[in-house]
Amino acid sequence: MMKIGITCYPSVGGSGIIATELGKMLAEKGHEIHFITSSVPYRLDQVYPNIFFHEVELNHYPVFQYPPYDLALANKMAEVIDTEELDILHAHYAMPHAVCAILAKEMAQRDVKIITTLHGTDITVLGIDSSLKKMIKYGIEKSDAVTAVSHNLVNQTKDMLDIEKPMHVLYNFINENDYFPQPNQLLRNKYQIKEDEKILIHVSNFRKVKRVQDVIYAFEKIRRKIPAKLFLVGDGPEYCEIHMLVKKLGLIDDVLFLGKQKNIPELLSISDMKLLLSEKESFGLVLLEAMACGVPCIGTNAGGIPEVIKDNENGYIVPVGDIEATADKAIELLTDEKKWKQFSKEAINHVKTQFNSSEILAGYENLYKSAIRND
Ligand code: GMT
Repeated sequence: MMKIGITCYPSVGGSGIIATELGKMLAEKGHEIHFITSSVPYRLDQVYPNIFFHEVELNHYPVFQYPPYDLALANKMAEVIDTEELDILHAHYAMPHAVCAILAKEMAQRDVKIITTLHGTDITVLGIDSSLKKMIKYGIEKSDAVTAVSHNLVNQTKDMLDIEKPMHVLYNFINENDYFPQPNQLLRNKYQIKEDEKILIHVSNFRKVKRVQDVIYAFEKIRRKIPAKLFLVGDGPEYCEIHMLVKKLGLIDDVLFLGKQKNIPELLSISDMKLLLSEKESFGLVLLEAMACGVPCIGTNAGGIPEVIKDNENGYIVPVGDIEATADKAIELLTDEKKWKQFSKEAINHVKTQFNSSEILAGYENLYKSAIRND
């Protein structure tokens, strides 16, 4: 059994969810898990005797214009490495977490192994900023092992940062105990969804890269042909813009802004289709969550999305910005019950076989073990 430290962004977001679910599954297998984060991870909703939480506390000294979070994190990591005798420190994100982990290793007395998982934003968004490139490359190259959540992300990382270090693809996964079809007529009634109406859903942090406006334009076309409602789940910087667009297009009664929600599997289970039309997306965990609940998805040909959706088998891939194609595919599937059922079944099956959490967990465990053995 290993002693494993995990650092991630603990708030809502795919990387935090993956890091927390991974910690929970590792704990269930008997490993000792130490989360080192700024607050208790959002999905850590239960007590586990072998999961510990170490809070990174910030001191607001008047001499510092900004409190040095990254240094406080590195210091906390070094403390936990020594006091808890960690074997592994798993950093989710190269910037800043892997860099902090490397500094912590320098400070600590123990030879901890650093595993870094790349989730995308650090490479595809931050990596573009040349002032950060050197540091991100350093974080990756100095890690004992590196994983990425899609093949596309590995290729982009190699191209953008000129990295030769091998990177292992370990896909994202969902917690099968939470994500499965849960039909709920009562919930449909609560949202006053009419019998003949279809529900489309989009879940994101409403950042520009998510192109939520494309979702609205596509929905407007879909709704002209079939009775439908759109659930917008989440919140973020583009919220006002999106709200204005919905008003301008006269869709205010048909687009429901649900804000941040905890009961995602329930909302997905009453939905008929999920739209994720991002221009950058290393994986798209929200797609996997939808598919596990039997919801066919339409996603763009961006980043790792085509590694998640099987075009024309369990959903559709459309070019980024192609609203016409999105609407056409959605209308086609939503008006063909037989095909929809087939896609829904395929989606559930695809998640079970290609993104099986036990197999992915074993991949991480093997990587930890070989890093400890130094091979
Ligand atoms: O998509 C976001 O803005 C959040 C970000 C995160 O830190 O959780 O998501 C990234 O990591 C997820 C988990 O691996 C992936 O599913 C998302 O595709 C990835 N986002 C981007 O690449 C933009």
